[in-house]
Amino acid sequence: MRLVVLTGAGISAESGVPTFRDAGGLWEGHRVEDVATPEAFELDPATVQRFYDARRRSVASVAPNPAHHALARLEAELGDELLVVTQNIDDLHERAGSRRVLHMHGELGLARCTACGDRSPAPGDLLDEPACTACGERMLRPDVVWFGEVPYGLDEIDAALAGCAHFAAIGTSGAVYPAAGFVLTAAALGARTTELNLAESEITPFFDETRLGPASVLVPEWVD
Ligand code: BV8
Repeated sequence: MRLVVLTGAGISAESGVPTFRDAGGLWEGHRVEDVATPEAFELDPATVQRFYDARRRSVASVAPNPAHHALARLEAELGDELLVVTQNIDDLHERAGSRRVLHMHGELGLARCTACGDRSPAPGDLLDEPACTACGERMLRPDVVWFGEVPYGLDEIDAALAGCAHFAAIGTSGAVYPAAGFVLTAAALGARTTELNLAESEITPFFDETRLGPASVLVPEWVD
């Protein structure tokens, strides 16, 4: 693996997808603790379902930006030598043409059945309690990783970091673990590390190089 790229909400910001922390820690007017934890879902499932249904609808109406397209071009060039790990739950990488994307925090477009565990495309607003296509139960939740839940793909990510020559992080505040620690793992194993961000982040000190600017400008420059 030559290159592992970690992306965060900042790569989708110029597509019009609000980031989590740039809006003062509010997502669509909600505190993260009120909507992105299993406890929140237990306590008030309707609010959580409405929050994700609204984000699913709004992401359908935005488009990938030049940063997403540049990473898709890079994949066409590097193939299996590139792994994109995203914290984002939107599908903008895929809509820009990337095929190898690991959604460590899950995907807005997927629903997970809390009865049988099936993960399938969300059949519309989950607030309407649609039936699971696998078992028929009406117990679907967003297939996203909430705070306190174990991210997807950690073994694959660790293996990729162990062998990569270069690790880059794009548009992430470095506030959420274990993603924020990937740069330290990569650096300890000898990788070169690069950060592309609009502003310095909590993990800027850990990178060999930090380039500041909007992703839609920085990423094409960096890729091409
Ligand atoms: C877990 C999905 C146990 C839902 C999200 C230490 C070690 C391990 C865990 C912890 C730890 N300390 C605390 C924890 C627990 C916790 C955590 O990290 N808490 C934080 C608040 C301290 N972590 C967890 O609970 C994780 N699970 O630890 O399980 C475990 C771990 C390992 C092995 C076994 C067991 C699960 C966390 C997942 C939470 N779910 N999202 C949803 O999306 O609704 S996290 C959420 O924050 C989003 O995914 C978001 O993407 C992510 C991180 O934020 P960023 O992507 O960085 O976005 P942010 O808004 O913060 O920043 C925007 C950035 O973009 C900024 O830097 C800005 O400058 C930049 N930017 C803006 N515009 C642009 C730009 N850059 C370029 N161009 C622009 N135009």
